[in-house]
Amino acid sequence: MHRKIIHIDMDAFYAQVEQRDNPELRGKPVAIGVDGSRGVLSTASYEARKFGVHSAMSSIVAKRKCPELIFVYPNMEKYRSISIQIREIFSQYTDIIEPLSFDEAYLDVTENKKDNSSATLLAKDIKHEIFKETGLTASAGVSYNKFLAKTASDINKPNGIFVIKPEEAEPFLERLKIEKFYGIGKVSAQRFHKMGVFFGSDLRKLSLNRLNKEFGKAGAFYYNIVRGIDHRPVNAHRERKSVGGENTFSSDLRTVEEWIEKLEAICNKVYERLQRSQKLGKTITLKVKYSDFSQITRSKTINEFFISKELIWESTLELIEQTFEKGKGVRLLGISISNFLTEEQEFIQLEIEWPDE
Ligand code: TTP
Ligand code: MG
Repeated sequence: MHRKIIHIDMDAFYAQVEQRDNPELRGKPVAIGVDGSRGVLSTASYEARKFGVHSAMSSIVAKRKCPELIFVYPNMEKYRSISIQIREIFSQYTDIIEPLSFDEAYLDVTENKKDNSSATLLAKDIKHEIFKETGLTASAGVSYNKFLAKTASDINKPNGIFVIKPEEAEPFLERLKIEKFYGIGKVSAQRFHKMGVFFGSDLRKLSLNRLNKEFGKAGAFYYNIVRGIDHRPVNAHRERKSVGGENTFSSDLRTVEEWIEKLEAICNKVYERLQRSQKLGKTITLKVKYSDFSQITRSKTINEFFISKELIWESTLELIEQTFEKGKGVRLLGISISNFLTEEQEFIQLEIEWPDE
């Protein structure tokens, strides 16, 4: 039996919220972000998108493309509370909900609280309910797995719905432009274009072997998605937020040499745990508890991932340098890695490989 998965994604989320709350912004090109030389847009209203303005574009480029663009400063608290509102609506349908961000989630409605066997009707219902409760539109994708539901929700945006039935998946994917596949970003799309691959039907002709040679681990991902294969369950459970290790000492540490000795052992342990969990984290945190039981933490975020002992140790040394104070007794030291790639991000970024040891 096929599963029934719905992907819901709010339209131009932050921008739509601001247009809802300020009638003067309605029907106009609106950007969420700071109008400055270093500003980057969070998102843009659909009116602005007609000019080629989009998320992650620099404010300068956006203004060049659309001189009458109106900038609005983001109000994260407001978006967060709307996010809670829509999650409450989802939970009236199923408990198997996997939020991907403030404005989107997967829902497994194979079995659901409305006892309705039509996922399409349920998706329409959810859209109505969201609009009734929040005055905001969302788009929905309906299919039998997460990849197809997510790809589908983009097809009729904004305020759209698109359904891919099991027997429709393969013909749909064959006709789909390569850059429309969820998980194929700009860079990979360009590589595909250079190989003469423009549509799903072109991708479909490439063997797993060829894809592996060309794209490494991502090859299998491409091989599967063009066949509509994605067995991942909708994961309603919170993931672990950090992996770490700490040590409490029987006598207080006083010298930097002692810190280094203890932290080296802790870092080795953290690395082992991290490798076992296969988590990709960008942030490292040093925790220090002093003999008077006061505690501080110092963090550092890097642009890559902590996938080697050397990276962890390098950053730990920096944190030690920033933190160590002569003469202060220390009873506990700890290191943790956090800011992980989500399962979802890992699904579409399989290029990252752990070094063998
Ligand atoms: P998205 O769902 O990617 O975009 P969107 O809702 O604005 O537009 P769409 O209709 O295409 O779904 O992201 C949701 C919100 O997350 C978005 O409103 C702003 C924020 N965001 C950023 O802050 N930076 C980004 O680069 C992206 C993509 C989104
Ligand atoms: Mg959205």
